[in-house]
Amino acid sequence: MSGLPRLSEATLDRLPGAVARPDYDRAKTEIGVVHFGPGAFHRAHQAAAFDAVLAEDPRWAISGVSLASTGIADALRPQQGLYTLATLDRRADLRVIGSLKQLLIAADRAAILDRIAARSTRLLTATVTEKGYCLASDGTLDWDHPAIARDLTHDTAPTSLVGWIVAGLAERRRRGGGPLTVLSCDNLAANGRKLGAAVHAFAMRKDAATAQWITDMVRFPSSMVDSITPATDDALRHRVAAAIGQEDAWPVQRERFMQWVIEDDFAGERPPLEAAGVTFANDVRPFEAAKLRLVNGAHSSLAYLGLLLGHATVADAMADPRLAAFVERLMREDIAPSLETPAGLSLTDYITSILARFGNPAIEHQLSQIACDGSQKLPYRLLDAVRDARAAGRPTARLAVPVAAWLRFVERAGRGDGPLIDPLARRLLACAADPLAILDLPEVFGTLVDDRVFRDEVGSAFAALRDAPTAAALLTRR
Ligand code: CS2
Repeated sequence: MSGLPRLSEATLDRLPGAVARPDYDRAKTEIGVVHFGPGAFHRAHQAAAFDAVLAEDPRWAISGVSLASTGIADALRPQQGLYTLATLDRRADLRVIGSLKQLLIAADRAAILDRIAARSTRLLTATVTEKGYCLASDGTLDWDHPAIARDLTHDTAPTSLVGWIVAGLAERRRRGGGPLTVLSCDNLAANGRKLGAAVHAFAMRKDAATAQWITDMVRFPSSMVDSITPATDDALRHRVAAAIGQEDAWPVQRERFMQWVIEDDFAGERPPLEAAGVTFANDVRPFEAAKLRLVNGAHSSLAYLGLLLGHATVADAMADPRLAAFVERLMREDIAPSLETPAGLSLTDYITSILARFGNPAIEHQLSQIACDGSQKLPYRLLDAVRDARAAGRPTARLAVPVAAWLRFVERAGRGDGPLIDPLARRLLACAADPLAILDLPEVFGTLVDDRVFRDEVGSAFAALRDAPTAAALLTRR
């Protein structure tokens, strides 16, 4: 890629005609959104939506704040925040996104607080993954979490998302910055409600006057986000460089499908996101549950079972008829009955479309990427459906299979066969010699720790998953 000019404001007019670029004057845009976690998912999803909004209203550009690392700021600052989004199916469409106007890192403490406090900021959004919320298994703030315990007792730069939000809101209150909407865009059920409760509880312990101000001035709508976004790899970097004739240090890729349903509960002005196909709903819970349990539940099932059977990507796993049939039955027969039908949606058609998305050969989505952070993901993706099924007296034996596959995954990691990327890795690996002991962890299994029936089902699936023939027999069982 050497020798190519770096993508930047100055090179935008040299992009080939087929590459879309901001159709608004970037110089005239103003920051209206502060976003925590400008990783690939945010840049492929929400930032692309705001790029469409900016064509209508220039006041919704984004300031992206990276809390954990400086990599994205280092890559995108020389590009003035510009980057390429590749949308992949039979065709690849490339579009340079201009909505990310500023990149901040944790060390820019004063600038971050300034941004949150500014009256021109009307929305604070976050994609920090499940673990970034520091919640206990009942969904409330985990006071024992080291980042939370630290942020409670230190008044210097916070480390947790909740700590940053409370510090920023305290500053906003001091400066009279006015109402603000805080919008979680992560894969957690009731994400807004949980974040709101966590922020409020933290503020109560830190500064009761700010807690009251938050109650009066800040709303925390829940939202459902969906678009399959494989991590950026060198293949994408090369492909983009070849197509745009410029070097982009951090392009992103996603499938064409994109959905964002936001609870219509804003403090003050609401961004005109309808321009980007976003839906505002009075109640997003049915959308969230359907997405988390069907898209993400099936994804995690494909990840742990697929890796066990030697597959590398979601499309590979879906090309294995045993897995494709198993996951389809799981979705239609075991998960769908736990769901309320979201307004305007047929669950049958929704499942059919999800299966087609998983089979998209243009998307190389590594199962190992999805397999990360299982302890944080499985509760929302599979275990909530298990709990509902048990309460309603429906069978759960098939739902136990991907859970057992996760235990096999931990066991294999314990033998040195692949890494275990998970905030609970130490505790999980301590069980690797007897992975069924993982079922005793309330932080993952909650009330299911005491459910003998489900534990036995996981135990027998775990035994069947010990080798390929018995695993195949288990997957094809009706
Ligand atoms: C995936 C999600 O990595 C994962 O765990 O299941 O990132 C998934 O691709 C998105 O939620 C789809 O919207």
